[in-house]
Amino acid sequence: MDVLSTLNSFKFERTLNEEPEKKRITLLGTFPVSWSLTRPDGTETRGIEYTSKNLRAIIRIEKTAFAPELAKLFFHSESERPTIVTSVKLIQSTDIYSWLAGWLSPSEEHQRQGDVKIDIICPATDDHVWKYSPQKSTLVRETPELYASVVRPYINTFPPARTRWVTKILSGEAEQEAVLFSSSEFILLPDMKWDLHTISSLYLIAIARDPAIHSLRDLRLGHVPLLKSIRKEAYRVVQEKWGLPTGSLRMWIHYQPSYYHFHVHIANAGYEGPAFGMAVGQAHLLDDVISLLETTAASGIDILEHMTFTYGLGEQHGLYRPMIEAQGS
Ligand code: M7G
Repeated sequence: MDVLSTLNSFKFERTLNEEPEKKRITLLGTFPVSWSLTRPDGTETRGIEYTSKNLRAIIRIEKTAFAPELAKLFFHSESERPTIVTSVKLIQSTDIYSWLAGWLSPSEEHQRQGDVKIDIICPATDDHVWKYSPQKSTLVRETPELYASVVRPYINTFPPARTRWVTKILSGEAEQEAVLFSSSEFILLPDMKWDLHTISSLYLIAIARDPAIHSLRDLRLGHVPLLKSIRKEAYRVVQEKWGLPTGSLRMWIHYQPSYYHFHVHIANAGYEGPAFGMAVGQAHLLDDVISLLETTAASGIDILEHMTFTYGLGEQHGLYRPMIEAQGS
């Protein structure tokens, strides 16, 4: 029997494990007793027959990495060679950002989420180029003094165009059909990292309406009702829409974030993909932040204003040089 026919005789029983971050799925099922595979040299491998029943089998399927030599062939306008991506569907588009589902073969009907997710930034700034370039990361310790002398001035010079996508969402110009909850305080919608289909990698974003909250550093006791409302509404929405129970979400805040308009990351707690930016130092659990603000309230200290934050900075980050120099002085 050829290998494909053998595989087609697999009887699926259930999914043992879903690992969207590894692009891998593990299936449990059975092969008929006559199970065998033909090796490249023509010899046959056979399942050991313990019983006359079907043979229990585990199959792990993992998407392979893209071969670097294919990089030029994903899309092209001149060559006659077939492209790797054969069809695409726009998921969403806001300002300079667009994200699409792409199919590598004409099998659209099998897979609502596509074979690949394609993110486009156009026109991309220098900041985008460094953000997506591999680079060495160095830990820096941001004291309240360094925040005042280095980080705050950096945030103040941030071009408003960088957060135009946020303004467009908040003003109702973009992604309105995707909005899951909206109040006078914040808006909740799918994050562009999500394919909108895979529940185990569900990813939402809550964006505060108040542009004065630039980051975690600006949070005060008075913001606790906002933070608690984000937590509550996120749970309500995912329960109603996707049946996910309390405890199924991880909510966190990045420091430093890429965009200095306050937002909370909300993802399926089971998903720990590296792309989600959960490095110790960068990600701060929303629950912990609420607790910190409440616990220190009695002392009258605005704790986040007074803390020293330690985080990694890539050497191409706009804060890298000024922070390293300021720390050395
Ligand atoms: P961040 O912590 O500032 O930076 O998070 P990060 O990108 O390094 O995590 C910003 C979040 O906003 C990220 O999770 C992005 O995927 C998400 N995001 C960025 N843009 C440009 C958009 C957009 O246009 N629409 C939506 N829905 N999400 C976006």
